[in-house]
Amino acid sequence: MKKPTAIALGLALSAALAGCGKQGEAPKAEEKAAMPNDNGAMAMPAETRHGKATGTVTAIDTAKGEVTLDHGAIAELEWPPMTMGFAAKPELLKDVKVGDKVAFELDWDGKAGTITKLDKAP
Ligand SMILES: [Cu+2]
Repeated sequence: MKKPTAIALGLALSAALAGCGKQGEAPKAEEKAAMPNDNGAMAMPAETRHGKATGTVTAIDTAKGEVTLDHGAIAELEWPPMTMGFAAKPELLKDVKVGDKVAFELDWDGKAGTITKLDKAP
C-alpha cells in the first residue's frame, strides 16, 4: 500500500509543480518590473565619457578611420599616459600626419574611444 501512496504523492507533487509553472503571473510581473532595468541598460551608451587630452600622432589609417595617439593623461577618464588607437572620421584626420602634436577630445564608451575633435597643437 505504500507504493500507491507514493505514486499519489508524486502525482500531487507533479500537479503542484505544474501549477507553479502555470502560475506565471509572478514571473510576468517580474518581467515588467525588469523593463525599467532593461531601459537602464539601454541607457548605458549615455554613460559614454568625454575626455580631453594632448598627444602625438603615431599612426594614421584613414581607410579604417583610425588614429593612434601617444597621449597624455586624461583626467576625465582617469587614464594615465599611453599609446592607443581611436576611431576617427577621415575628415578629422586629413590635416594631421604622423609626428604631429595634437589636442583632441574623445568619447569613451567603456570599450573603444572615438575622436570627436582633433587639432594640431599650437
Ligand atoms: Cu589611452
